[in-house]
Amino acid sequence: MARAKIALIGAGMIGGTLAHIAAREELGDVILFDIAEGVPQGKGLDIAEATAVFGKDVSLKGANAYEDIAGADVCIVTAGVPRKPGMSRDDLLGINLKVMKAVGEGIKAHAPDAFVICITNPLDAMVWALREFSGLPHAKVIGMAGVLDSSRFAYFLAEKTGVSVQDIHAWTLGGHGDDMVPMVRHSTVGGLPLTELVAQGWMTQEELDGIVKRTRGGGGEIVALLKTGSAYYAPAESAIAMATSYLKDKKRVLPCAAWLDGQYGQKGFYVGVPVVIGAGGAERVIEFPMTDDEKAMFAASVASVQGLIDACKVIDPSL
Ligand code: TXD
Repeated sequence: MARAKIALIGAGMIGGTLAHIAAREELGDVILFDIAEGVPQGKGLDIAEATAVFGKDVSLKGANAYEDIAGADVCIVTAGVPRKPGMSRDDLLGINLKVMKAVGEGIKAHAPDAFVICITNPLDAMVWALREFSGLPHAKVIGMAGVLDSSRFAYFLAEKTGVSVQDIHAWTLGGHGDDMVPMVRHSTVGGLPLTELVAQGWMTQEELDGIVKRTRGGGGEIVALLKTGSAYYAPAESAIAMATSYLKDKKRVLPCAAWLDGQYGQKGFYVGVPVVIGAGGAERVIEFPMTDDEKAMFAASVASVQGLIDACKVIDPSL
């Protein structure tokens, strides 16, 4: 059976990291696409040469023409500009929406059967626009944000409790914004819901609230430290987990920006929810029962996403 073909649309900090991880995991042959000439070719060649060190048989090539992504099984989209200190994710909308139009048209023309994972910010609006521009089935276009936000949540919980990250299940739902919804009741440490951890004195409510706050601000914390860009290792690992679940039909349940057509009482756009990812793409949205407080937080996050989508429609009336 031929190796899978993975097209990375955007060969910047996340794109290069995606290529490196995909090669080490022997996920498939990698095409790094970018408008910057030389960068995708240089990164592709550098990692290709590394395969002789880590002993995996995959090809990596750089490209500046969409023809080179032809037949890709997976496209991971990071094309656009990242945040700088003082910028919100939403500030990127005007620039990155135009990029999504070019990327969507390129995928429509050359890789219409791909599973498309969007990473570009502001994520929930960009994944929606990318699906509109590409015309692919909704189940084959998904956004990466919840796996990253939930991994930050899980890491902070592991740091606090001393429990292995392997035995922590943390969930964030809603948009990839500062009003994302870390789901305290559904997240567990060693099987114990976080509310029970507080009841048993493992941590105080204030400490848990602090972890929730740090999770919401996780992206901004790294932007402030790096100063010249945003996080890229954890975002790349997160997208690879999603791509792997698709390519290997693993049916993992992962928090992703998925198309809603009635779930959670919402329809017609993308927002972070638990999704079963298998060979059919986003195969099923799982609905967590929510308390009134959780519903209110989710609704506020959804409203932020709707605002971004409305802004997209003003900028590009074709949407
Ligand atoms: O959880 C999440 N979804 C977020 C997403 C986590 C972290 C970063 N988030 C966003 O990903 C970030 O705000 C950016 O919008 C993207 C990509 O972040 P990255 O750090 O990889 O940005 P870089 O290093 O600037 O890379 C972007 C590349 C760069 O090489 C540009 O030349 C290229 O995108 N680019 C394009 N490629 C193709 N086509 C077009 N039009 C284009 N424009 C720029």
